[in-house]
Amino acid sequence: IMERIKNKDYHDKIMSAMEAAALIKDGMTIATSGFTPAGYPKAVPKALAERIKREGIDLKINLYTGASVGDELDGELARVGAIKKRLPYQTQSDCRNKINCGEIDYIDMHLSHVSDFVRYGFLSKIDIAIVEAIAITEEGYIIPSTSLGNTPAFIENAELVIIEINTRHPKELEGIHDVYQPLKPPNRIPIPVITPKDRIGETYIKVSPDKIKAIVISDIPDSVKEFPEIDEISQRMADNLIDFLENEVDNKRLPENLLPLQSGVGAVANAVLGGLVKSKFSGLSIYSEVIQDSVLDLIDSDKVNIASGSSLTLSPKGLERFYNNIAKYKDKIILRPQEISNSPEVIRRLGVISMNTAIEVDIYGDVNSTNIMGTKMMNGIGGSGDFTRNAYISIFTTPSTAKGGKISSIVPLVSHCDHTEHDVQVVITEQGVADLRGLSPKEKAKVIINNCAHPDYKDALLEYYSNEMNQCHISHKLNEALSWHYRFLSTGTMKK
Ligand code: 0RQ
Repeated sequence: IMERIKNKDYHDKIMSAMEAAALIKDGMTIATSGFTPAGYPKAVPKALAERIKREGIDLKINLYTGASVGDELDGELARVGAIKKRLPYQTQSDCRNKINCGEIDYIDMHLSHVSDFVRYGFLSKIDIAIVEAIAITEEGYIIPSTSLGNTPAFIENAELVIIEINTRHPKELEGIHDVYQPLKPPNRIPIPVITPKDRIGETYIKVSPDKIKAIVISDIPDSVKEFPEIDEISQRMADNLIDFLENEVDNKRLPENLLPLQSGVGAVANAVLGGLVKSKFSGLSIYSEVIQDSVLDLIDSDKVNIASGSSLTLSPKGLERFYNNIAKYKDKIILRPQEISNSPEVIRRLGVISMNTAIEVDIYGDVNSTNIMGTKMMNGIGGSGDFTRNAYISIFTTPSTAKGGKISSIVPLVSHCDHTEHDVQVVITEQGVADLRGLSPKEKAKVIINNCAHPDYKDALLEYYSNEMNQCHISHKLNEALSWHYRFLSTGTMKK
């Protein structure tokens, strides 16, 4: 272990997870490493939950992270009632349930905003940053693990820092990170990322040594789940997406090797990106936030030359594959802070093609990515807004129905809006593609219903958008607009 902590002054800071957890007091704001769910601290939060259970104490913290984190952090702390406020993104079921019953206050934020909000003093002061690392250099700098997230800004703005050195990750991961922190306005200068492969910072995070109060050794793995097999619906969405991109190339609106690609989280996003492996495209690049298993497939098949993101969201099998070929992948993958991976400035400059998943889309192209039936938080907006608004082409995919056909994902009016019709350019379901660019809302409605809705719901949508409605610009029958959701909640199906 001493090989991993090269600075000898730090050796007497090594302590048990339980001793480090004792530094955390009621009412504190704790900010951690971790991004969807990679590179988050595990031993200290587990020890904290154990202490709360054992001592029966009432201890609540505000918990800030990069994005979603695993059960050892969100799950353990949610179950013992230790989270008062949570931001900016989560996917853990116990945490989600407590958000939905009002026990946890949740701030669902654009991921690119978080570091700036911390830097500008818009959020409560960070008492302790807990960060997972693979090593500490001779100079006392921190080498992060499988993600970068908000870690540099959290460390810089925290009173104290606890480091979890995770020996599960090989030391060879060093060099994959590119740490760059923008200055505060009015002194901010352009972020010098001109192509996805540009390295603009350092491979470590600088920290003032007296901030580091504890170093804990752990070997708990990240808890990224295996992806389900790609099903027929996902395959058809992937095929439709690839047809759309080929058509863009044929029409000279995209170069032959496309433009940098961003792909969201989840099974659908993984399948859609995986579909590119079998496509005719090559020389591709990725400028995204999560690097999922499908990116390794794209690198292995020589389709992708460079993948830039904020985390290695690899399944256990994917991570094993990565570690077995680390030299090869390290050449082609860069991990950046999320304010850089998701920077609107960089996304707009590079011309990123964004591909995110919708929960539901309405007939004008507004997208709900977060709240089921308008009231139950699923995960959060994550980085989908950072990319969508600034993309060269913004695409949303969704199966045309959910819950075995009882829900239409194309609805008269979204029950919650994350991405407005102004931002959403292309909608893709397994039924087809709605290219909304250059269309008025009246034109959009027809294309979305005809190309994307499931046949079981098409007539009802056309009936809703019938000629009797005053089709001026955006028209709604206000007494019917959310009746589909209401019908599902009261009868178990959106079908009449
Ligand atoms: O629920 O698990 O209870 O069956 O939503 O849906 O189809 O499995 O799709 O895993 O790809 O997730 C939008 C949630 C999709 C995700 C969302 C129900 C469905 C299922 C999941 P069950 P699927 P996925 C980059 C970008 C926002 C953040 C984002 C997400 C569950 O992609 O969180 O884009 N996106 N970040 O049954 C009721 C509908 C439904 C529905 C789906 N219309 N009505 N339930 N479901 N559609 C990453 C980061 O930001 C870090």
